[in-house]
Amino acid sequence: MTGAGVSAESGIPTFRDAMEGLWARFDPMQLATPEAFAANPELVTRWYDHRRMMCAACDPNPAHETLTHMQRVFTSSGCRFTLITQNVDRLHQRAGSDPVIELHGSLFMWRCTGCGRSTEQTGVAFETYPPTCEACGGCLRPGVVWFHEMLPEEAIGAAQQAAGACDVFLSIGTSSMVYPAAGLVGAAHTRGARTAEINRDETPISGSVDWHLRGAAGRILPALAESLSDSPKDF
Ligand code: BV8
Ligand code: ZN
Repeated sequence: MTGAGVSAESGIPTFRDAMEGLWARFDPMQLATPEAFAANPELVTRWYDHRRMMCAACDPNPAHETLTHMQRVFTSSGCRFTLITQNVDRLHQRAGSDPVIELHGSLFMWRCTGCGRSTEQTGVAFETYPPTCEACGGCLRPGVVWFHEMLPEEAIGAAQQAAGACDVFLSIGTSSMVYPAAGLVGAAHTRGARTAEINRDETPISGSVDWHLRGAAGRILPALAESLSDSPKDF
């Protein structure tokens, strides 16, 4: 399971890093809520569209590329490999990972609050904020999961099923503070899986995983994959 730390080396600020420039004075925790959107749809949609354009201008880094490689090696060897992400930047998909379980949605999917129509936004920035639905004129919102919103049932169900059935669980580049995503490592542990964390810093799970690999995901993951002999069963 990955968090914002795997995209840090692509140049995307992590969720809890202060956003630089005009967004520095806002707290992401305050903007990523339905209440903020209801109170100021222009500000919130401008922030999300700014993030969408920033992510579109960044590229996957060796952390994303290594996870794509591992998914291919494990899958072709008949092993199950499930990539779960909390990230909304689509960099795993752009590195070639498929499927990807997106627990918190994506910056590139927008949904009409009037008719519910979902559209993929991969082009230029919106011209007006809040953007409006071509079909009904309703106000569009980003297709991400805000705090106090339920996660997509299919995504969290598949993630919990995979965590509860795995032999090895890697928690990569996440502060392990946002639930229910942060609870997945516990489901793996309960199942008897070996658990490892790759993080630049300590997190609330660092003391309870089997291995805490301290450092940048873009450096540790390629080294880890190197150590993966041809048969991932040794992993
Ligand atoms: C919900 C989308 C039911 C929007 C995000 C217990 C059970 C269930 C719910 C809760 C619970 N306790 C509390 C809750 C409520 C809440 C929650 O968890 N609150 C927290 C703050 C305590 N959860 C929810 O609201 C969830 N909904 O449970 O619904 C419900 C309904 C009503 C009431 C209660 C429950 C919805 C959560 C989803 C919120 N949406 N994102 C957007 O992106 O704008 S979450 C947001 O945080 C991002 O998605 C982000 O991915 C996620 C987690 O953050 P991280 O990815 O970990 O990023 P962060 O910056 O924190 O950390 C980066 C890490 O990387 C750091 O450790 C850093 O050291 C490291 N790092 C940096 N560089 C590198 C690196 N590591 C390696 N290499 C590097 N180079
Ligand atoms: Zn509409």
